[in-house]
Amino acid sequence: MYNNHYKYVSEIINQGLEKANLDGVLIYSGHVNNYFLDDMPYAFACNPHFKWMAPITETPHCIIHYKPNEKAKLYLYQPKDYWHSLAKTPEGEWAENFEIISITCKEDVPDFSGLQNHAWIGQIDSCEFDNLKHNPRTYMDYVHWHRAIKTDYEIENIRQANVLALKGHNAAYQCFKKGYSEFECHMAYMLATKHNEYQLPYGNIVAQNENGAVLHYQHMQRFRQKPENIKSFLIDAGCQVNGYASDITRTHAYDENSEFAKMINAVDSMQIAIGKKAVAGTSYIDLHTQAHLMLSEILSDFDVINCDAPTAHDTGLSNVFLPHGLGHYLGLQVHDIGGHQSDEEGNILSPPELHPFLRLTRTLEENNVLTIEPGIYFIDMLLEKAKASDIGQYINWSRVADFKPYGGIRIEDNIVVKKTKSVNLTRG
Ligand SMILES: [Mn+2]
Repeated sequence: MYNNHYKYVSEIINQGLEKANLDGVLIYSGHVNNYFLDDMPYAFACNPHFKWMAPITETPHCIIHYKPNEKAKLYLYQPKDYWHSLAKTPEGEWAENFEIISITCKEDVPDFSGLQNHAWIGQIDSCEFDNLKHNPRTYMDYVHWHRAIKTDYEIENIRQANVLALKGHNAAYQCFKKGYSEFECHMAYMLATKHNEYQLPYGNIVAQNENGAVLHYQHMQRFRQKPENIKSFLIDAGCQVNGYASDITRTHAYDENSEFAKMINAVDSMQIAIGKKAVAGTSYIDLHTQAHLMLSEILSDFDVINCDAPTAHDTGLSNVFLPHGLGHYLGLQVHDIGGHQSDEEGNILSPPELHPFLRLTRTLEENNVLTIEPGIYFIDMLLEKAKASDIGQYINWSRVADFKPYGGIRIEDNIVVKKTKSVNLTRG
C-alpha cells in the first residue's frame, strides 16, 4: 500500500515542481524552539509535507532531498549525544524508496548552496541557504489541493487511528459511568490508546455537564461530581497512526431515560444521515446548510425553538445552538490544509457570511477524508446575545433552562467520500 502511495505522492510533487518551474525540493521535518528564557522545548510536530512522504513523525532536523526520476535522499538526524535515545534507522518496504543518510550534527548537512531551482519546504528559520525558494506558493497550493485526495495507505492509517481512538472512547465512557472525574476519564483514554499527550493529534476535550458547552474546553476537573449531579459527558479525542489522525466526538447522558438522552439519539441519527450524503460532487457548504436545517427540526421537536427550520436557519437562530462548522478535512493534520481552496492554483472559496467558521467549502471528491460533527450547545454567551435581539422571540427559555445543565451535544465521525456512497471509518 505504501509503495502505491509513494507513487501518487511523487506524481503530485513532480507536477507541483513543473508548475513552479523547480528542479527539486528539500523537505524539512522541522525542529522545536524553547520556551522563553528556558531550555525546555515545545512539543515537536512534524511538517506534514515530510510525513506525507516518510512515516517518521517524531524526529526533528531530518531532510528529504527529492528530484524527479532520482531516488530521494533522506537525511536522518541521529545526533551522537547521550541525553536522548537515537532515532532508529528505518527498515522495511517504505524505506526502500529512499537512500538513507545518517547525519549526526549540523556539519553533516550537505552544502545545498549550489542547488539550482530548488525549494525548501518547512520552517524557514533553520534554512541557511539563500538560493532556495522558501515554501513557494505555486508549489504549495498545488500540493495542498491534491493532498486532499487520500491514497489507500492514508485511509488505512486513518482507519487504524479510528480503531485505536474508539478503544479510548470506550474506556473513558466506562469511567464516566462509574462517576469518575474528567481527569480520570482522560487518563483512562490515554492508557487505553497508549498515547502520550504529545502524540495526540490535538488536546483531548473531556467535559462533563455544563463544560460540554465550551467548544474547546481545555481543563480537566480533578474532582468527582456528586452522583446526583452527574448529567452528561462529551469527549472529543483522537489518535495518530503513522502521522495520520482520527478525530472523534461522542456525547453520553448519565440518565439514559432523560430528555437529553433522547436529544443525543436524535442528533446521532441525523449525524449518520448527513454522513451518508458526503459523496463525490456534493458541496460541503450545502451539507453544512442541510445540517443546520436538520438540527433546527430537532430543536423544534424538543420545543427549544418555536419556528420552522428555514426561519431558524435564515435568521441565524440555528447558529446560536451550532456556532461551528459541520466539519473539516482530516489526515496528516487534524484540520488538514486546503479546505478553502477552490482550485489547484490556490484561489479561495470563503465560507458563507452566515457561517464564517466553516473550515471546508470545497466540492467533495472521491477519497477525500473529512469529519461530520454536528452539535447542539447551550452556550450562555450566545443565548444572552440572542435574548437581547429579535431572534430571542423564537426561543423557549424554559426549555433552554432544562437543557443548560447538560452543556451540549457533539457527535463526530470520520468519513471517506466515495463516488456513490460514503464510508464511515468510525462506525465501520
Ligand atoms: Mn473535528
